[in-house]
Amino acid sequence: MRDESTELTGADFVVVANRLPVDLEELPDGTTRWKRSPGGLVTALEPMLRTRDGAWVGWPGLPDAEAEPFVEDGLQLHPVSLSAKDVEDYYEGFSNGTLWPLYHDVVAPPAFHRHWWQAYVRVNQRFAEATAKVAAHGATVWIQDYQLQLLPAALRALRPDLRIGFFLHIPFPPTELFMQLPWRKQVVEGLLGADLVGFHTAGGARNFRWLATRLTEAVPGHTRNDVQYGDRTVRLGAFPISIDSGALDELARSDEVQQRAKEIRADLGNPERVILGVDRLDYTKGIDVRLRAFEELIAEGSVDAEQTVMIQLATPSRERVEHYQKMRNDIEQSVGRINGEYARVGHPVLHYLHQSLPRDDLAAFFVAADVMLVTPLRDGMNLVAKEYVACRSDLGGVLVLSEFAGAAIELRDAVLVNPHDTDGVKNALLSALTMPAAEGKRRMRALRRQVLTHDVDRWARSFLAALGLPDGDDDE
Ligand code: GDG
Repeated sequence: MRDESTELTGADFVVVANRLPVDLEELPDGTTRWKRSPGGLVTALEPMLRTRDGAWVGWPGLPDAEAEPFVEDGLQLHPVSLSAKDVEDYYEGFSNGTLWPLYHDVVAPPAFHRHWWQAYVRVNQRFAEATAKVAAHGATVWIQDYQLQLLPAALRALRPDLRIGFFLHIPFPPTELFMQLPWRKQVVEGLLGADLVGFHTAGGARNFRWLATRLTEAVPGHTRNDVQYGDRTVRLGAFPISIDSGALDELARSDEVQQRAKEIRADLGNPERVILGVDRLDYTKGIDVRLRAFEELIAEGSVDAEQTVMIQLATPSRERVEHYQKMRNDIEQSVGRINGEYARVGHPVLHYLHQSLPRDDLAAFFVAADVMLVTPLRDGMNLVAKEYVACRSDLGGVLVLSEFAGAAIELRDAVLVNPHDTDGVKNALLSALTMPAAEGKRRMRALRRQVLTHDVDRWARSFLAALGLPDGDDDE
């Protein structure tokens, strides 16, 4: 995938994320090769990066790998190397053992370790040095997510000429919870290095503004959407992320996906109702919540185990982090118990796949499902909810969505639930399973209007416009 003919030069538009849009893979013979890792962010930003001779700075996903920068199809890729110890302390430790649970309403207890924090500082500094080398004079740099919150200030110290944007993909927590962080001031100061700090929701921006004016020298700005920090104005805003809705709609309409959806239902024994959950296996996603609701409804006889099947697809995730190992055990125990109690030979009532599926297959599952259960205890946005909607051009299917997902702000026509309220989740599931077709269609039509008109391209453009990046010629 290398394109040796193109020069590595100072880039006018640079994206920095923990991961590169390509993964370095180790083969059994010890050699390595690059593999594409498609994701929503890459899809959204790639056209803009390519038309602007952009660059992407990130970790290639393999510890201790020293890789040279290269150009691929007009996009410069700049690997930042992390040692095995960095991965353990900065990534699995501070990012996923401290910040992730703290920012998700402490649904698991965050661990505070000084050596994790030191690694976070060290790695953010390394990203700053790498980015400073890549960006042309006056370039625009867009930093992504919670692993790199110190980067805006670290980069500004090295390169005051840059225009810097930061977007947080997870919730910014309530101020009382954020105050637990021993390094709260440093994190807020890190983010204030940006010209624009973006969140999924207005609530996140509000929490940050309050903290910035309490913990640092920043003072309230002229509007509710900015703060004055020294001689700079730092702007804050809500930019709800989305998906490539048009492309997914098209994929889901294809004959292959429609056919595959029929096969899935046939493989399940053509039950009357199929319930689906799709998540990274993460304790914030409330997988246990929906299993409990499903189990109780069967036990009470409100749901007929002969005619209703549930599928839970759980993508493997962060398997070396302790909370994840425990949660996986708990979930797998519940799956065993539910099937042990209610399945018949050849007819499990609950299908559980701990695997990552190809995108087309995933679309077919969305098309096949009568009820989509999205019940996170806290979620920045939740793209799965939007993907389900994008796949339902038939206006079939009912979305049950947690109030605590960022997506609930836009997807008002879903059946909204409080995931902490088991009876509420049971009632919502039951009403979704028995919803009259006309009401289901009305809701799905409204959801689709929202999702198809607010796609990821619109998200990226609105952020970059707010940051002041001139609109490129990428429409031509
Ligand atoms: C973070 C925030 C925010 C899942 N299983 C498979 C698969 N997936 C894809 C889904 C979806 C993505 O992974 C998951 O996105 P989510 O938004 O649901 O959740 P996080 O991974 O936690 O993402 C979140 C997001 O960042 C963006 O800002 O919305 O709140 O936590 O696209 O479809 N894809 C394939 N096979 C699978 O088995 N191909």
